[in-house]
Amino acid sequence: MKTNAVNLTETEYVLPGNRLCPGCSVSLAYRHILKALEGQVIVTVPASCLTVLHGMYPVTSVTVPCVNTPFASTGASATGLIAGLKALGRTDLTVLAIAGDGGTYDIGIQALSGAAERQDDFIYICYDNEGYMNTGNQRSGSTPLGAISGTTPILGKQQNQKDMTAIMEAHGLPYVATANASYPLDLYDKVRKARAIEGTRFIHVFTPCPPGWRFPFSDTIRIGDLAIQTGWDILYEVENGAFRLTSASASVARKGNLRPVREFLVEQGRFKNLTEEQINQLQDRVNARWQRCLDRATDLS
Ligand SMILES: Cc1ncc(C[n+]2csc(CCOP(=O)(O)OP(=O)(O)O)c2C)c(N)n1
Ligand code: SF4
Repeated sequence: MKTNAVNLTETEYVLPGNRLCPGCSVSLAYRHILKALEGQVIVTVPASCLTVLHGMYPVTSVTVPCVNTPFASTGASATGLIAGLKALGRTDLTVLAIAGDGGTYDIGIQALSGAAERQDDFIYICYDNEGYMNTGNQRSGSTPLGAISGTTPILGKQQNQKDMTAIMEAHGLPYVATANASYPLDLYDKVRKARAIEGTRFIHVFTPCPPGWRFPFSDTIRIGDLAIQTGWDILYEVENGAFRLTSASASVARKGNLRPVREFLVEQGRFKNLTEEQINQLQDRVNARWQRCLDRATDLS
């Protein structure tokens, strides 16, 4: 059964009050991730906005144990935690490694790839705010073409994003999925599903960042949804090789009403210097990726 607002567990593992920005979608996503794991988890996190959410000792805003790991080591840290739990005979806890796009696409990719190649038994979640936001928005491997960032200040980034979810799928994982903070129940159901599977499971979560993307704090959910409606972000899962569009992306596909990507771009100050040529390039890229997903989707129910 799909989770809805009525049957979602009321237990909270992210407590009220943390130090993330107002309107930050990372809080919302993390809240649902921990609910799905019912507190039966050890988390490992590299430096990021999420470490700010966790807080500085002796105060914390979460009720689960967390290792703060060096930036490049999240996958290796997960491997160590798995070995430790095995030595203790503990089968009740899930190891969750969770990092931003900087910590995943760039700095942590080798440790993650090694752990995934070994099929180590953990869930890896990349929350993607398309930049190194904790240190003031430097460009990452996930920053889009043309986006202004601290290190691409005027013309914007001159390269396209890499497709990290496709890279992880190429490792032959039993479960790979995408999610979006504006659709937290879809995220919740995917984490529940991943929890029950053995091996390395990878989930990419699209997390809009108001100060980094330069949109009002009150618009986070709408911006995340616009990403789905325009195909900028696509909700899907791949379970043992079987591809399925989910939630709002499945309904966009059923209705055949993908909106122009321009509608997503014009809402954000980071794209204010985009040229018409770049907008067309971004639209072509979105169209091609959307078509690849439609071609793979056998069931749109
Ligand atoms: C080896 C190393 N280099 C740089 C830093 C500084 N640093 C801390 S957080 C951060 C940004 C992390 O970006 P990302 O992984 O995308 O997560 P976000 O901040 O967006 O949540 C950086 C560069 C560090 N802690 N360690
Ligand atoms: S910088 Fe962005 S991702 Fe980081 S806490 Fe603020 S809104 Fe969230």
